[in-house]
Amino acid sequence: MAIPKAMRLLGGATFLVFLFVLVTLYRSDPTAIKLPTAGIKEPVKPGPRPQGWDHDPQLDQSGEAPEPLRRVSGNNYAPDNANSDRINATLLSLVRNEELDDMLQSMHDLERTWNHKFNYPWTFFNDVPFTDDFKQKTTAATKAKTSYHTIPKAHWDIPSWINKDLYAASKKALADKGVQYSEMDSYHQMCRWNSGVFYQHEALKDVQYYWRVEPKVHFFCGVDYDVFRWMQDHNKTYGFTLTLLDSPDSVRTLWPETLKFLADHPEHEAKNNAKGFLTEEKEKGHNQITGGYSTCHFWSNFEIADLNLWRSKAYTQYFEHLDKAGGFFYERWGDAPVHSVAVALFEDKSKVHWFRDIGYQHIPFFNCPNNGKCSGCEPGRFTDGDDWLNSQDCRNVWFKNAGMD
Ligand SMILES: Nc1nc2c(ncn2[C@@H]2O[C@H](COP(=O)(O)OP(=O)(O)OP(=O)(O)O)[C@@H](O)[C@H]2O)c(=O)[nH]1
Ligand SMILES: [Mg+2]
Repeated sequence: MAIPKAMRLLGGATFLVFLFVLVTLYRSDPTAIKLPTAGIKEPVKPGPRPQGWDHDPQLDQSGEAPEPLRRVSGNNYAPDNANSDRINATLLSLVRNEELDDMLQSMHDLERTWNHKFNYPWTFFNDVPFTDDFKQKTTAATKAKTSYHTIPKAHWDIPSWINKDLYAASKKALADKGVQYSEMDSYHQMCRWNSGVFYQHEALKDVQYYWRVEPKVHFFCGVDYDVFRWMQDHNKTYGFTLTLLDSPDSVRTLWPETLKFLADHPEHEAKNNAKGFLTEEKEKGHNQITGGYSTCHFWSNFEIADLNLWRSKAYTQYFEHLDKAGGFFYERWGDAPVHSVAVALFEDKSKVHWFRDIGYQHIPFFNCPNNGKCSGCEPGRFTDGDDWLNSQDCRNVWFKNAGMD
């Protein structure tokens, strides 16, 4: 049967288009296709470094934390060893069911670099029950024990003393000023829970140390010692990797409220505190907006800490004061500035430790040491985001006020 001329023309045209697409694909530069990576392929951008630094200290060769270091020997850290050398500590995650894949990513990294050796348990929290799928897949991602807990409503709900109208108006005002997440109730609730409620959960009542792990973070470096034991042996109560500035509008009255609290409770201020870390102006104008707080804080999505710090009289009273003042809702006080202000004021600064050897990324910032045990991150890279983000780094203020230990 003869094919009509129009059909033959159409067939020819289709073939030519197909040929064109094939040739274009073949000739295109494969690097032009941007694959999702941890953002670690490009060279370090110098960026505006913190004042007083000629280079990032993570460019310098460094090693493990100082001895004593507790290591794996025989089965002393085996997952089912009832008399193991593990201390009373847990990996801790607040996470949503929808973040399962991102949580697995964080778990794989931390298990690969550290926990497959030490087998500390994972404790998961959620404001709604975890799904079976979440439980099964996260349990399969570790040899260590896992447990899953729903947060009681009384711990998560917006407290009764919060004025709903004022809260609604404040959310709108903060959003107009561009304060990120300020309109999300769940974000305010999460910040309050992480600040002063999580350790009141029944599941943590006998636990002393925790390592906070968020979904979608990366760990880059092999760590061969028991980090929790190190905290205990070295009399440390708070460990961090990164410090940053915050949006001053999110914490306008945090410092004034803190000063009120200190006026009533001068006994809580540690003799050897790190107040300068909180008050030394880092970005022009911040301290004016906040009444004196630089907004510099430990970036608390990574936190290794002693729960007794939060259970102390000083912090219990401080959190209660802040909670009643309402700034978790009328502003957007984050758990990072709240924990940081408390640690820098109430704790002896020698008890705070910079974990320079734990390679870490929470988008868009890195802690990446130059120690030969790391892969996948570039020593000295602070961010893979826009250049201006380098100016949010305030590690130098901590080092200046408290040193690098
Ligand atoms: N279950 C539960 N977890 C939450 C909720 N909101 C936040 N989280 C968890 O709390 C942690 C912090 O929340 P994020 O949304 O990552 O906050 P963030 O780190 O300031 O913001 P990003 O920079 O976007 O990551 C993460 O571990 C989240 O999974 C919530 O409503 N329910
Ligand atoms: Mg996060």
